Amino acid sequence: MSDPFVPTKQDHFSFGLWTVGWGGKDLFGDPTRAALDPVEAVHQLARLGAWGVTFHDDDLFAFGSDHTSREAAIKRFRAALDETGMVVPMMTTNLFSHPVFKEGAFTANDRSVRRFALRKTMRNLDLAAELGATTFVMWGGREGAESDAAKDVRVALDRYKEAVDVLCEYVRDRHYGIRFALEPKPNEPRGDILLPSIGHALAFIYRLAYPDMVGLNPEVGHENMAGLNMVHGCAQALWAGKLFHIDLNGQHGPRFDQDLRFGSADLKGAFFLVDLLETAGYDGPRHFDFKPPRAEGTEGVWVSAAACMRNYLILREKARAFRADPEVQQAMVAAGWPSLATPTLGPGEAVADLLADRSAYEDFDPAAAGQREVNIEHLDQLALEHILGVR
Ligand SMILES: [Mn+2]
Repeated sequence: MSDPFVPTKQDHFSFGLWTVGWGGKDLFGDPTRAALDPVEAVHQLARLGAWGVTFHDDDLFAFGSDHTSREAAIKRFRAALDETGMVVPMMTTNLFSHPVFKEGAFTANDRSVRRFALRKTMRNLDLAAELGATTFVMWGGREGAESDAAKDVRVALDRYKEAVDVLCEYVRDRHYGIRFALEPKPNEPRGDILLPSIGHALAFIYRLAYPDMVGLNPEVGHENMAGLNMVHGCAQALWAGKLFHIDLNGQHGPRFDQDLRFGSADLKGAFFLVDLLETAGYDGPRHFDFKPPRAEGTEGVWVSAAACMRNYLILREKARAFRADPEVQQAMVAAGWPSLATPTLGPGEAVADLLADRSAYEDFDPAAAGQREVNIEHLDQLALEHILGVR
């Protein structure tokens, strides 16, 4: 029997160059692995069954590269894409590594830094359009502060909005087929980062000049770092039509950003996330933003990357089996799924009709309703048993 969990390009799995390319340098230690050539990354990821590769400008050519070396790096990279059939569905800008961005990029107190950040991003948007990317992620890793004395956050949000508006105008003027995806994160590297959660970012989008051009790129670990439920956050983003892209990985609750391989932490959360993406009509890339642990050597990097995709496919099969299980379907009915899907007011019912309905209030028995069974534990246990492989 052939292995059903081998990824194909139809699965739309993509990886950042910075994920498999991470050399293991952290806050306390030097790199443990040699630098990975982006061309090698493209070939290895294609061999494993990935469909796309994503990157920050600085992942491909060093910050401040002159025109010749930048063009040479792009040419080699393009050749690797052509040889493997890999695509670039998303690109993003590094506005966090260089010391110039130490106090922010689009929201730095220094106006010249903000102008430089816009120009760096515009240059990268030209490349994104050239390579056919349709999503441009904005992770504002340095947009924030360690102290509430650092800046007036309301004014910083004015500058953030200004930056996104200017970049949207740029994309419109050039007729690029690109949408922006904001990536929320509560902290790290800054003490507090602006737009810290899916909800904050959604609210921000509706104050923009071109809200239709801007959506979200939520990351599992970032929401979990904030103690939030990624499934609920993504469901709300989908509900708002704003789930433009997603960063899949693993995280053990609120602590430093772990970027574990997808499925290796909070297995139940991963199961319900895959179930959501597969049933809610999400048609964007399944993008992995993880870091192979620095204790691993070169081989371990590819084991870790392959496992991200394999775990997604296993969970996808388990989610399908869960939905197809007759006992699960019965349990969903018993738990009130169809009832929730029924509007609270009847067809054509007005507020006056609700007020006139004695059964809704005067004759309603809250004590009896308080004693009803909700039947959710049974349904949840069925999900767990599908995950555990005993159903
Ligand atoms: Mn992360």
